[in-house]
Amino acid sequence: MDPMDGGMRYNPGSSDKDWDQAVTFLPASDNKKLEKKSGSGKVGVIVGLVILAAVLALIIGLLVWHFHFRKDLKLQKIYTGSLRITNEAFVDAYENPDSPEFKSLAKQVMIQLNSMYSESPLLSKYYVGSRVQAFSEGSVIAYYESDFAVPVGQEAAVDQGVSKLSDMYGSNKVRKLVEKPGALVFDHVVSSANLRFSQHTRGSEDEIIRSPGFPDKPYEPNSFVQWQLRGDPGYLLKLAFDTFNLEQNCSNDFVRVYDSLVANDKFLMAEKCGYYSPTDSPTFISSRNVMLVTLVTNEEGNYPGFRARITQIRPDSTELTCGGRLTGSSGSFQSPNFPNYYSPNTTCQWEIEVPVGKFVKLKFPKFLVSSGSSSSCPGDYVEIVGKSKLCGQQPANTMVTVNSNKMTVVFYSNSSHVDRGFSATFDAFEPTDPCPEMFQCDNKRCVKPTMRCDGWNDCGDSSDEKNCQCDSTMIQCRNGFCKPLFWQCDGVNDCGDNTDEMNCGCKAGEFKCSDVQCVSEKLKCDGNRDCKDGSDEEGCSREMSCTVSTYACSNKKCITKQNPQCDGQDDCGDNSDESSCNCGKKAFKSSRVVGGQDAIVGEFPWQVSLHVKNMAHVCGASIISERWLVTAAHCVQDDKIKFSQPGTWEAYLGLHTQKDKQTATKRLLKQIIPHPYYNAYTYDNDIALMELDSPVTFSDTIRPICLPSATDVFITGDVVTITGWGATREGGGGATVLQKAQVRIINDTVCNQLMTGQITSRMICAGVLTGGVDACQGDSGGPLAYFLNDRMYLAGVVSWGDGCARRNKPGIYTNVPKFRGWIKEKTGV
Ligand code: 4AZ
Repeated sequence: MDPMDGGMRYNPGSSDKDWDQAVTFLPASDNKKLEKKSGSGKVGVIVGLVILAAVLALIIGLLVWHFHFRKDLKLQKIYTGSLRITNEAFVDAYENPDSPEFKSLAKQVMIQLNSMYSESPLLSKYYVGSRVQAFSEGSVIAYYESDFAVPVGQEAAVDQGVSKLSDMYGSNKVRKLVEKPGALVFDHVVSSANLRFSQHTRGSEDEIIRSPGFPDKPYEPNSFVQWQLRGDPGYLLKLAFDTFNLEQNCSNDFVRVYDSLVANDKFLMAEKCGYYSPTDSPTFISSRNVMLVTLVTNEEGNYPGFRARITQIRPDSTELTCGGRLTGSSGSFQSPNFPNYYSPNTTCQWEIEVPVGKFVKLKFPKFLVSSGSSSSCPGDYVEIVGKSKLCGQQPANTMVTVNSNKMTVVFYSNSSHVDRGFSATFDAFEPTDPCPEMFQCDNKRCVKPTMRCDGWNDCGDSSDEKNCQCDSTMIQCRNGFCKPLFWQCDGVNDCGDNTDEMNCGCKAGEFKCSDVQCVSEKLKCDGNRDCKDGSDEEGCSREMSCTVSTYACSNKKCITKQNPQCDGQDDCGDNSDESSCNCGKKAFKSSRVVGGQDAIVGEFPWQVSLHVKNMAHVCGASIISERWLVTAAHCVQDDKIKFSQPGTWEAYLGLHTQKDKQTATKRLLKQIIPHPYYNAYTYDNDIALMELDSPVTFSDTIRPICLPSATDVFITGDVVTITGWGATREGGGGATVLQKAQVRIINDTVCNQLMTGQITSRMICAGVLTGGVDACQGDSGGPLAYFLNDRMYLAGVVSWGDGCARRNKPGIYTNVPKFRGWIKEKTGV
């Protein structure tokens, strides 16, 4: 049977086979001979000797089995745990494992642990020892690892034994185990099981590893399993996953692959989570004959897991060969193991030579080279010697040319963090014609001539859209761009300098929507949203004559003062601008997001964490009333998970750290209302409302944020605050503690240029253009808040961006004032 076949179950190493051999080692006596020679004294001596030899062999066999093979049938199980010492106070020296204080307390804890395990006959049989790893405050919490050598088949019993002991020492059961004066008193023993397998792949035999339970059941919660993999000397190990299906969020469950036998970050090749289709499942190759694979899972959301095949390969195998001399007018090459992960510690050098008199052009259809966080490529890189160094993810078909018929390309990978590598093609070109029959962009790319002046930025640097003579189907922008005529007066600044949105007056009898669209005057205030942005229905219930740029009071007065609400002055005369002001204030006087810092408890009491039920944080949201939340429409779009269904979600209110969700206020949802014009391609109108299944009572940690009025404006440079539990770096894990950061409002025209024309009037840009501070994955749906008249208002909803915290790439937020009428209509708030 193919060992990858789903029917085969885990077989710990080759020790079963060894056991069979040990049994056959016991010799059988020769019955025929015994029958023939019976009765003779000589025969009696021989028979006696044979029996003696057989008994001796039996004893030796049993001893060999007991001392050699039997121990191979044991697994090393490591339980990590913590316990609280209630009769000790924390001192700073406990932070230093080399201090005498640390060592003395650790020794006492180990005595307690030995004593605790000796209470169970089963555990004491397999217990090997414990190590204290750290102490923390409260009174003193000790963190430790306990090792057990567990015979195969006994794992579940030992797991049960350990969890029973933890229960015995549960939260309210204070114990003192060693009855000596001054002995530690402790409670709150918490343990979780770790499992370690060791496997040695020999010769051409493959080995299979799989997450515990695979394929019959999901992997266990709260587990830590590691596989130490070894090959024969001189070989490398190839780890090929054929199934990989873990929880999406790597901060919950993940697999790590190390180019080492120990979990040292210097040799971490990759951390993986989520789902990979079988055709795209990752394959890793070590740089030596060892590898370590670890699986870490948290308490929630357990998925099928993984299965992988380990094979030995020679360092000179074809999939790893790279570099060399390439000649001719064109050719191609790629990183070792492409399109799968290259190995750490690899260097390859290609010498390209095209016919004399021609120059070399190198193109990378795919480029993914692990770079670390800096653009100077401190990690892995591809160097075009004398010209440039590339790393990270490069756009498809990135091009480099040299003014010579020779080019040297070096690929280097360091000891950690590998990626899928690159494919490259080279071509010779005439020095006078670098893009034969193509348009050459300023960045040296060549694009089809039909792409020139078509309104789209095909070069990536907009050079194909510059200095265009526009034909009759195009708008001539003042800045030289041409844009399709049907983009004129659509409320979006497509030109970048707003030329396409100028002179967009409406005909007599038409109403001009605030996004410049014209609709029949008769449609104004008819109860239907005829303008895309709903501005034909705004201010209707109050005063017909108020414009979209004046504030409508309840007494039908229109106020031209900007942002008059809740400023402590009765601007309307009926105080209506000062009503509904129980919002936007925190309870206490005091003062992830990338580049942020931990928020203070209760500092942003409107911040909500949206979890997919029984799973993890997915998006943020803001409280606007006892019943309603505002979030992003893209958070509630169906995917593999039915995000659009209220039943999918649970909302945590008053939450500060994700670890405390048990103590936060949880609400299920009654309904979700995504904006009807949300566009999943452009993220236009990215806003949704969520109604809670029951109202919340406001408290110090749960309060609403103020909603801006439709006429509120944000001024370029204004400081705004973003908050969330999203990733603290691009591609990184989510934050545990709520993060806050300050960014500034960015001018729409500048932003539209930076974001290659993708900004609509329903979006606001905010960020720090030098990079480093931004919202990121997981912050979506959360608030962009601004401070006005001593309160915080919801200016925007975290929506999208080009990566996170990149230079010249602001974060994009849904422009909440544009949706003020819609929010009122749907929620009454
Ligand atoms: C996201 O994926 C996301 N840098 C949110 C905000 C930004 C980028 C990505 C802005 O949820």
